[in-house]
Amino acid sequence: MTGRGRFITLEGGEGAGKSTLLAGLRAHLESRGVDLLLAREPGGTGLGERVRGILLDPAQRAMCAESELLLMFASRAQLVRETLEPALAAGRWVLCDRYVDASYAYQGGGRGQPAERIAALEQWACAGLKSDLTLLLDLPVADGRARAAGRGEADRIEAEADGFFERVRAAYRARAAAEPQRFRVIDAGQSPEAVLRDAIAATTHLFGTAA
Ligand code: Z5A
Repeated sequence: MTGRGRFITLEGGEGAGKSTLLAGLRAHLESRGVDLLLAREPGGTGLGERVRGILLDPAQRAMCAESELLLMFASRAQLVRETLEPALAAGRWVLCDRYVDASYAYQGGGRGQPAERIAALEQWACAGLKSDLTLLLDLPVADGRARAAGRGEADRIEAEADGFFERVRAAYRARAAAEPQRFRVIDAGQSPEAVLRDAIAATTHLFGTAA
């Protein structure tokens, strides 16, 4: 495969199955000859991983919504420039566990930060980089939280109440409805095999298209 790579992002609430899907999708894409780079947000670079540590630290209870939003975008700005853009320009595909849609869902829907503010940060920090395909793993909040339970101490964001995650889910679904050509919504309540099958089907159009 030649030309610019493809950028696929995975989104969803806590416990929706992104990590599980990532492993299966990686195996599938590599079996088709894709030179694949895995990334995650927040994090994915040396700087970003340190920012992630701060963002998820349960001791950072005093973090205000504005700081949280800016830190998410600080991590993202670094990832775009240091990792994502060079890889895509070199023809590699990128599979990223969360990207900018998560900020609209969590900091916008969850924390109530205005969408216009997030859009302004996106324009600045992401330098025009949008995903070619975003797979939204959609699952009722209670089901995701039940899956994630028992993993030890909740991080700072996982410790939020159910209402927060209901707003996150609603914001994700609204974004998917507004951009149906970029999003594929996958029923994450299915078996892992069925989720992977749907995800693979959603990627087929990325092969052979001119980027
Ligand atoms: N965040 C933000 O606020 N703003 C932003 O801009 C960004 C992120 C980028 C870190 O994300 C936090 O940062 C996250 C959003 C916020 N906070 N929260 N909540 P993360 O992606 O690193 O963490 P996470 O969302 O909490 O991921 P997770 O809980 O690890 O979920 P997952 O990766 O989607 O799930 P999983 O580990 O694949 O599966 C969970 C369990 O369910 C596991 O036992 C699996 O074996 C099981 N599983 C998976 N799939 C299935 C199916 N299909 N059926 C049954 N069981 C399943």
